[in-house]
Amino acid sequence: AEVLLGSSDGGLAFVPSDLSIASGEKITFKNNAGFPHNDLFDKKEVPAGVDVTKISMPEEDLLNAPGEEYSVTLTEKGTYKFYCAPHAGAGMVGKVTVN
Ligand SMILES: [Cu+2]
Repeated sequence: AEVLLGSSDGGLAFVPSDLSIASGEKITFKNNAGFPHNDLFDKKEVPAGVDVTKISMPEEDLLNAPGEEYSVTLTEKGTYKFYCAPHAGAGMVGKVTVN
């Protein structure tokens, strides 16, 4: 699955912001517009036992260049919420369901 960081019309959003994947499927977050962005999972909004530091980007890192990307593979079934630290206040948040 691929999630774009920033909408093509310049919106501060993940596109799509709500997606479903299969367990073990890779998600690639790819810089599109309005960067820098990053992708952090919310430690209170992931399945029990999941360590968000192992699935999030390093907190101090940002994707600065066009097309720059970050990939993660999720295996534990359930719902995960994620956000872009620079833009969470502007509503740049998303959700992925692993089936
Ligand atoms: Cu952002």
